[in-house]
Amino acid sequence: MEFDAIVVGAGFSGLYMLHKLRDGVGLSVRVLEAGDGVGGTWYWNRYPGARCDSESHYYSYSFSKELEQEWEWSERYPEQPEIMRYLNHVADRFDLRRDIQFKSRVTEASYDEAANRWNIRTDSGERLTAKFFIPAVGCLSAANIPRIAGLGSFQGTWYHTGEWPHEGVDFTGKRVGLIGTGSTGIQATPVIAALAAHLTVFQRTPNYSIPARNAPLSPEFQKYVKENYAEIRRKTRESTNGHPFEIADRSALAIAPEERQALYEDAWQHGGLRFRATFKDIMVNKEANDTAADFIRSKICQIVKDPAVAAKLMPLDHPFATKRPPIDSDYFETFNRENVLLVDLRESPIEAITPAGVRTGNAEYPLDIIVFATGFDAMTGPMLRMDIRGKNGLLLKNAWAAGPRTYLGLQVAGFPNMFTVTGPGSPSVLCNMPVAIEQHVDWIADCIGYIRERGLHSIETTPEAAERWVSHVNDAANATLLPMAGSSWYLGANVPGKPRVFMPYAGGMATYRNICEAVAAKGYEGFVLR
Ligand code: N01
Repeated sequence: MEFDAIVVGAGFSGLYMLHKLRDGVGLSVRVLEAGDGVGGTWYWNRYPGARCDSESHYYSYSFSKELEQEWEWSERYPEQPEIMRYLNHVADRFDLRRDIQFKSRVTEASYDEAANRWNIRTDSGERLTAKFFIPAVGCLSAANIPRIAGLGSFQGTWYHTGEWPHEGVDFTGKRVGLIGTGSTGIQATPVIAALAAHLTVFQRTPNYSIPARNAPLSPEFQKYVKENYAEIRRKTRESTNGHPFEIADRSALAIAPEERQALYEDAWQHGGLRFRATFKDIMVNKEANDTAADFIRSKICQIVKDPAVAAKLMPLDHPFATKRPPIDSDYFETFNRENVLLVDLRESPIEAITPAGVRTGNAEYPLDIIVFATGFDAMTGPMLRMDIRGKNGLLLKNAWAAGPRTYLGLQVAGFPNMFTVTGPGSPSVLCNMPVAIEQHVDWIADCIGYIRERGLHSIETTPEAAERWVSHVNDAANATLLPMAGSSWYLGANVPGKPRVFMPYAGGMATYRNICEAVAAKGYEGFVLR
């Protein structure tokens, strides 16, 4: 089957890409989606407590004023089922389903230079071709299941949070072990603890977390949002991280300690990711960051009653927010429950999974269920799990052997007419995702429209432009404290053998947007159009 464009994935980015290319540019488009429904990341991540950490009114599409006005969000942070309802509504409202092929996982994609076509193959052996190939596969969709000896011998059941069974998991009366204390583990812990007979949390790295302060949205707030959407969207577009609040223009080091404490307290009570925006230097000055880290550690001490448990929960090895900062609902409070045990893997690492549970260096923990909240082979994993070949059979895996190399996180040299949505080298995961996605999709659709209007054949970034961009991405990261978290997935450090390269662009979404616009205005500078 032949199409103008093939898009991989029916999440936030794939759905909007389809709408733009089909209904905007007028292309024939096919979306190939591995799941049997829309939703992407949210389709797979159905674990207990799954909820977004950006607020609902701006974790949403801005491209349709009608959609904005007709959709009603119920809570400050949308829960996974509500996001799924929203994305299903979008798929129906814009009549997207007829061009989405579900249960179709792309296994291969190769560029035929003579024909200027991408040949795509799915897991059912089906073959499709298209001029444009757009993997919109998400940044966090390839589950990272650690290779722990003995997993196959476990007599209970185990799950990865990113591949959660659709029918759910019954924790009633069960002894559950949860491995991992990133955003996912921190969200799942209180919910599982309330459902299970007993929960053992296996923690390798203690994490900072800020209370989310989730709550139902009042009718007044819902009305305010609808009346002020234009302004809210303007702010999100012009901000560093795609949020409609500003980073305060004051230094954490230039005010009296009592005043600083009061501002942190205020931000803690308000809750959410804007805690990080309390001072302008939290992400760039270690001393300023220390003030935030100390504040959060003092809160952990206050909340957790057992001082020995509180000590284990203290994040000490990385500055605050240099790993993606989680937000939570009663995470630290959960360690005051009688049915919850914290196991510090730094004291005694996991040695094996046994038929009965998890064995560390100094104890064995009998379990009925193991939950792996161990994250993802982020950003490059979803791309590299497909066999993608560009010109002359160049394998993407080889092109990225030393880490991902892209121009603007949009294109890879040697892979003409292939566009990545929120790929490595773009702000992506450092931004509220729908904001980053809409900018990418709009840019790609405009670019393809430009190519069509001029009857052009192909677009491909030059290796020089990609090299310059990679070096700029490194500089942008090094201007912040972000690289100081040595074990972060931003660096690929959570997957054994993965090259350590800081993958997202840390220069800020607003700056990035301006760069992309300037590139297009100069006739796609850094790209060769044929
Ligand atoms: O994954 P993570 P995640 N033995 O990689 C531990 C987004 N998200 O799924 O830090 C023992 O952050 C690992 O330990 P360490 C968000 O962008 C958003 O939680 O490597 N432990 C770590 O504690 C987020 O950042 C939302 O030492 C092992 C944990 O597993 C991203 O998804 C909600 C281990 C993995 O943490 C990923 O979050 C959820 C091993 N072998 C997620 N291997 C919201 O919107 C790994 N770990 C709210």
